Amino acid sequence: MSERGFRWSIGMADGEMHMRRAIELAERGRHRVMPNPLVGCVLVRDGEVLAEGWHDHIGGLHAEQMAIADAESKGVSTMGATAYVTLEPCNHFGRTPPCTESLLWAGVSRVVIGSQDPNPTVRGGGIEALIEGGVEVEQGLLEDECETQMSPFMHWCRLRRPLVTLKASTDSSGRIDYDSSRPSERFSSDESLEMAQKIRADSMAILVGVNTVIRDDPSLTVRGPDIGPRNPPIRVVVDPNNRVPSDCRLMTDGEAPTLLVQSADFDSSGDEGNVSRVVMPEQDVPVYRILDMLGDRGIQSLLVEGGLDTWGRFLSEGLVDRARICESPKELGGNGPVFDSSCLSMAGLDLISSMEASGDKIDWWGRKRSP
Ligand code: AOF
Ligand code: ZN
Repeated sequence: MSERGFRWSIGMADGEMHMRRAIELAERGRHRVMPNPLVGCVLVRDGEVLAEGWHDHIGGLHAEQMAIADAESKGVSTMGATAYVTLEPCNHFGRTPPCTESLLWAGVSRVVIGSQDPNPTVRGGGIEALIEGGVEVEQGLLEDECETQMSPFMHWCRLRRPLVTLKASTDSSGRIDYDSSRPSERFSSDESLEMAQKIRADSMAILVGVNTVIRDDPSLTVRGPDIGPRNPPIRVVVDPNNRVPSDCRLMTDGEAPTLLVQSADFDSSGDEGNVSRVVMPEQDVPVYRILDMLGDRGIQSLLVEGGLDTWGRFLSEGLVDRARICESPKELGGNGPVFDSSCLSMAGLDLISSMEASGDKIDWWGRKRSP
């Protein structure tokens, strides 16, 4: 290999390393920045890392600005530095001033971007502004990894619908706890229940069918991980015929907003302040209509928690993007229905990974890339 080629490959490896670090830093904002994406930034000069930043919470500094502030606080000059940033820097005044201006002001001479920002107020404008300012720009380093990390944001910007995650728990024979003649049981391990709470914390809305509410009276709140200063996920109930019990937790606890999806105008005079209703024209509400309605409300990520009928509707309309199936080694017995994972393949999903959580087997299914 020529000396030149050798240097080039070293340079690539370094670049990747810095972008990987930026992705790692971005994780620090998880559960806290919604509806903004997770973004990380590393400032480097002559191979030396000068400063680091990430978007930490909604309303907080953007990643680039935090990195520049980090350098300032250490008294380190950023002149001639390269910024590795997982998302195209913004070029608009939002909750913060434009990152493009901060980077120019800081004298950064090169910006390496993971993914372009599909937000219509940015989309390419950040890159253009940097180039106009004399900055060298490269784009697409570890793009897949960066996009995967901010997939709900990417999905919503492109389709104006939430990214849909289906969550189901089964016993060792694939049986789900859905025997209406007896109360539901906790059969997953504490570890997998804890992980399930993290998935809730990562969602802007959680959806169930009305039968699940009638049977389990769930609270659908996030217990455990700190979800930061952002709002709790809204609780969506598909309830075409207004069968939701007026004294259930979702209607009375005030812990988070509850949205009932119904098919006619029912009397809502007894509703608590946290309850709202949306009326759909169809009796059999198509899933795409629910997703469009949630997308219009800015919901980027939806967790579908059940039950069987609701999962079936989402899968048969091909509108599930990811699924998390937790299989317990316990045997529920009885003759409840079985969740057959072949329905996931039929809905266009592939098994992405499997892991173990205190005896439970957790399978993640997904699309290789969101549409
Ligand atoms: C960046 N760096 O760290 C993030 C960006 O309301 P604001 O001001 O917080 O802006 C939110 C938008 O800015 C968000 O929708 C996305 O397009 C972009 N996010 N941009 O340069 C960051 N988090
Ligand atoms: Zn910004």
